[in-house]
Order: sequence, then structure tokens, then C-alpha cells
Amino acid sequence: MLAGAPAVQAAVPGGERDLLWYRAPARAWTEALPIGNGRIGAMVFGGIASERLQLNEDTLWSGGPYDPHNPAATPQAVEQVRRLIAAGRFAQAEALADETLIARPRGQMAYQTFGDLHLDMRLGGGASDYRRALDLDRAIATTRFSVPGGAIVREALASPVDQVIALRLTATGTARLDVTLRFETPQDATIAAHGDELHVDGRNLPGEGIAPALRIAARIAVTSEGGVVRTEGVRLVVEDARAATVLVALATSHRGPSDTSGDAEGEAAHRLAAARNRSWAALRRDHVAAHRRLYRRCGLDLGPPSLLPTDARIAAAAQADEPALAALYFAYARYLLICSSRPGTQPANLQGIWNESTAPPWGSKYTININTEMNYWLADPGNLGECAEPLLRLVRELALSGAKTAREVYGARGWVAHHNTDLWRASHPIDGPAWGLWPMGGAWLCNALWDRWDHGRDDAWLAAIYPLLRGAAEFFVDTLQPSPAGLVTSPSISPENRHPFGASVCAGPAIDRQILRDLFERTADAADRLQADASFARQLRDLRSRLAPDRIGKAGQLQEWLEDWDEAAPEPDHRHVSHLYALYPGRQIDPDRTPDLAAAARVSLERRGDQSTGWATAWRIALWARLRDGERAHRILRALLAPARTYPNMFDAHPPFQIDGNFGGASAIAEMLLQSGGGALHLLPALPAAWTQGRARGLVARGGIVVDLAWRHGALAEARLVPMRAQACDVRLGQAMRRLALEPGRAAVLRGPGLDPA
Ligand code: FUC
Repeated sequence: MLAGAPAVQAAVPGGERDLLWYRAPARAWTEALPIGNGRIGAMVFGGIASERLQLNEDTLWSGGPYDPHNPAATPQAVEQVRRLIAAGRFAQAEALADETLIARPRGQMAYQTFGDLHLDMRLGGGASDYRRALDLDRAIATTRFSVPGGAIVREALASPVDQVIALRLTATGTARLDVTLRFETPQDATIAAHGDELHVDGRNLPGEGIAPALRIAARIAVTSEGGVVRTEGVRLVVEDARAATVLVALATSHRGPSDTSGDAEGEAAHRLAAARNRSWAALRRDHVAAHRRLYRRCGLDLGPPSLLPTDARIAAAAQADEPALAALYFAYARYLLICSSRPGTQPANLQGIWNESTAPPWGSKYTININTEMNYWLADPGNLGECAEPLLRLVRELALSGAKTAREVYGARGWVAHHNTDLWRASHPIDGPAWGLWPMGGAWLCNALWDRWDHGRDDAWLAAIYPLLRGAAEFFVDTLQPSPAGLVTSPSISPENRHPFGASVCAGPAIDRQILRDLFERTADAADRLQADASFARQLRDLRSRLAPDRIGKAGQLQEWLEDWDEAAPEPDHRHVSHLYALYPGRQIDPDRTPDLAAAARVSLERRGDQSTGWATAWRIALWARLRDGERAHRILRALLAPARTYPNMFDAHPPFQIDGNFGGASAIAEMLLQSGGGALHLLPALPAAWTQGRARGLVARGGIVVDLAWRHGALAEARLVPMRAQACDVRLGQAMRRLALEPGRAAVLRGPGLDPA
């Protein structure tokens, strides 16, 4: 406990607080509980007579390496579209772009399920005292129920150490295990039994006319204590056992966006064999330790949790506010990030790694006009910076395909990516111009990579991202267009909103200019820090100053487009709030530094309304937090936690399930408690009255400062700042301000409300 901290239970994870639990098995997939090690994962249904583990592997996507270039997509075609836009012939420009600029195929590949492992259990009578739970601190899903003579307990985990999904079944008292295991998959694979193993071998599925190029392999073993294991056709049967351990290894032959030469069978077999040599106790112990190394760094306590099961807490959230549910939502998002994105894995896609379909919504891809970026908003504030490593590799790969797109489609240097990408790192405009003709996806990702640096201040990270930022900026050096207001992008869109002239395509939407201001500034700063490319840095700073500025429209709103079109746009409450990028996640607009633009952003937010899809709701919460309106942020957060936006397993409901809402919602909660940037820390900037007392531990601020906060009666009790490096920092609380000289590793402790040094 911090000295003088309020007498609320410390935010130390590991107690009942870090638990999702239920009184009945999952019927729907969105009631099942996710486990994952970043690469492989499962949804655990917790059935009684029949358990289902729906399995995923993060490189199992449809198709194979492909070149989506449309031969009609040339610099000349771009120029024609540009000219039609300049002439105000937007619908015509959009129709031409649809014919000439959209990729072939028009869609991208989909992330897909590996299949299901079913365990059919013969029970010696009816089950009672049922309970299933997901322990976020151990990353173990447990199902437990009584049967005549004893109980059956099943524990499931996805180990980042042993790279297997493991399921431990135990029977207590006189109860015994009688279980049949069978595998089902929609993939193009055969299933065979070999001794006490099932082998699944085959290939992935085609997508959008692209041939499948991946080998896929699963190796499943079961061992028992007491009893016997035998095969029955292509099933494994466990009879009369006291305990059994099921191990699942999954692999594909994916090695990179243009390399599918991996040895899926060998890899799965190797991982299974290695895991088979380890005891359940050792496997479980190492798994829990590896998970806790990340999970335990940060936590929130907003008061005592309700004693109801999790689904009942979510159901009640619509009527009564339970602050502890927001703390659980935050903990769960951190859990989900650890389980879906670890160094060396693929980044979290639209569903993290959990997807039961071969045709999931939006292909469960990487949508990079908000969703993938939102997936990583929590990483740094939530003290999980290394979980963003997969994003760096994705951008590196995307920059290679994106250089080809830049050259072929735009005749430009550098690289460009549009609004979506997939495992194969396709970078062309897809779907149609109203969604796909947005050249900013790569630039936004670069800004996210920079933000990772700003939080961690790791020189190696800066050196790694600089060439990517440089290439992203170079594309715009070559393609920016003059306009009376200043330099603009064209063709583009304001994601995915239609303007009043029967189209989405336009020149110079606000978000593009805002993203470019960040990209140019950060690339130039990175060049300075690395003592590289001085003249390029000068050029970028010059271009930045010539970008068309943000403008306030006649309704007092921040203009979404270059012209004042907002009021006549057909969807005033559109889910995307792209033009507010500059307020969040960007930092260009701020109530103190740019009060007029902040006021205009507020008008825009009011016009858009509070109700939207999951991710769009989460974004609105963060935006209100940046406007320091804790009550409004809290009101919208309550709507996010209610059943319309949160499934019983706490997955975000777009609907359907999309994981960005979980990550965005949690990062918005962090933003209500701590904001940082430009050498300043703002403590409790948007604390709602409902969170009367609480604690936050291990939040990370820009500059590399780890922050613990405790407050009571709505006022700061104590703040503890531990910087990773020496720096001067302005700490702010309400109107109080204190300038601190922070020294690495030395805690600075301040007491509120006057920020007095302890
Ligand atoms: C964008 C959003 C949708 C959805 C999709 C995956 O197109 O506009 O709401 O989140 O991405």
C-alpha cells in the first residue's frame, strides 16, 4: 500500500477481481471464454457432457501470396480521378476510380478458424454445482461441476512458453473420466489417429479466386493417469481415468508475406513432442509465470466488484452503474492484448486471434483506417509496450508491398497502404473507392509506431521505425496537391463517410492533413535524433507548414472536409469521427493549447452523437476524456459496458464481435485517469464523480514514466512517478501545476490536491 492511500483494496491482481465467471456453459460463441498465447488460441465453451475448444492459429488465412494490382490502376488513371475531383465532379470521379483504381481481386483474404476439438464425456449421472471461469491473472479457463461420487475439473491454457494449447481434466472422489476426443475442421484437411495422437494435415482454403498456398497441421495428444487411451476410428478414447492431459499443437507453413515454404507438419510434431516431455505441473507453472510477467505490471481498482456472475453484471450495467465493471473491462482488454499479440506473432486482427468462421465479418482482417490502430491504443498506457512488436513487423512487410503500390498506381517514391491489409500485406485500394481509396493507412500506422517510441524511448525502436516513417513521408512528398487552402491529398476520402455531393471521394479531408502533420513532424524529429537526412527533414518541415490548416465551419464544428460540407452530409451521426484524429489519438488539438479548435471538436462530437458501433463508442469516450469531460466520457462508457455493446464473455459487440472496442474502451479508461505528452503529465484529467475512490497502478505515460495513482472523494491522494530516464516534467492536477526534475528509477511522490511533494 502507498502511504496515505485510501483504504480500498489494493489494485494487486490475483484476487477474485480478475475473474470472469458463469453458472452455465456457453451456448453461443460470444459466451465462450478466450485463451491465447498471441499465436494460437481457443474459445472454451465449458460444456458438461460435451466440451468444445474452437481453435485458431494466427497465420491461417485464405489464399496465398498474391499481387492485387489492377492493370488499369496507373498514375494516369489517378490523375484523371484527381482532375474530376478538382472539377467538383465527385460521382464521376468515384465511378472512374471504381473501374480503374480498385484492386483485383476487389477484396482481400480472410482470417479463418482452424477447427474444433470436441470432448464428449460420459458422466456417471447428472451434473450439479456448475461453474466456469476465466482467471485473467493466470490465463486459465476452468470448468468445474459435481457428478455422483466426486467432481470433474477441466483447466485450459494456451502456453506462450511451450506453444501448445493444453487441457487438463481431473476427476475427484470416485468419479472417473470417460471421454472421446474428435476433431472437426472446415479446412481442406484429413484427420488420422496414430496411437494416442490425432494428426490433422492439409491446406488452407482459396479466397477471392486466389489459390491456397499454406500447408496446415495440427497434432493432438492425450495421456491419462489411471485408465487407458485407445483409438476408435479417427477418435481418441480415454476410459476410466483419474486425470488426463490433452495437448494441441497447431502450425501452418507461413513464413512471411511471400514465403509459404515452412514445415507445418514438422513444426506441429516438434512442438507436441517437446510438450509431451513436460509434466502438466511444469507446463502450467511456466505458463502462469510468463503471463504474469506482463499481466501484473498494471491494474485498476475502482471499488469492490459485484458478487454476481459476469454475464449478470453486464446485464445489470444498463440499469445501475458498477465502477468495478469498468476496472474488469480494463483488465480484460490487457489480458486480450497479451493473448493475441506477443513479440513474434501476427498483430491482433479485427477479432484478435479468435474467430470461428471461414467467412468472418470483414474477413477478420486488418482494417487500418481506425481498427488496427485502435487495437494498439492500450499497449503503452497499459504497460504492454512489447505487445506492439507485431505491429512493427506488419508495417515493415506492408512497406514492401506498399512501395510497389506507390510506384505502380501513383508513380511515386516511398510506400503507401490504403484502408485494409491481410496476412499477405496487400496494400492497394480494395472494396470500392468509398472505403478503399484512402492513401493514409500506412501513415497512420507509422504514427502509432512513433507513439510507441514516445512512451518507451527505446533507441533501437526509433532506428527500426525511421526507414518506415521516411518511406511513408516520401510518398506524400511526391503526391501532395496544391489547393487554395494549402497542400492536400487527392484522391482520398474521409473514412468511410459520404459528403453532400453523392460520393465519398474528395481532396484534402481533415484527417489526412492531421495524420500528415504528425507524420512529417515525427519523421523529421526522428531524422534529427538519428542525425540522418537533414535536408529531407527540412523539406518535411516546410511541407508541413504548407498543409491546409484545420478549419472551423459555420456551425462552429471542426470541418471534416476542406470545404464546409458537414451540415449537408447525409449521415450526421456517422460512426467514424476521422476529423477528430487531431484530438485523439493525435495531440494537435488540446483545450489549453488550441481552445478554439477544441471547442469546434466538441461541436463535431455533439453532432455525431454518443451512440455508435463498439469501436466508435470507445473512440468517443477517449475524445470526451481529451476534452476533460469525465461525466460525458463515463456516460458513454456505461453504454459500452451494457449488453448492446458487450457480449456475455465481455467481447465487444460492434456488433458482431470486433476486438477494437475492447482495446479502445480500455485505452479510453486510461485516458480518463492520465494524459501525457510534450513533457507534461495530466493526472485525473477526466475523473467522473461515480469513481469516488480508486487506484491505478503501473500506467505508462509518454516520456517513459510509470505512474501509480490513488484518489478518494474524487480528489488525488497520492501520485507516484517512476521515470525510465531523466527528464523535466510538468505535472498537472486540475489547476495545480508542478515542475519536476525526474531521475531514472527514482520515484517522485506527490500528494494532492496541491501536488505537494511527499
Ligand atoms: C470499418 C468500419 C466498420 C467496421 C470495419 C471492420 O470499415 O467502418 O464499422 O469496423 O471497419
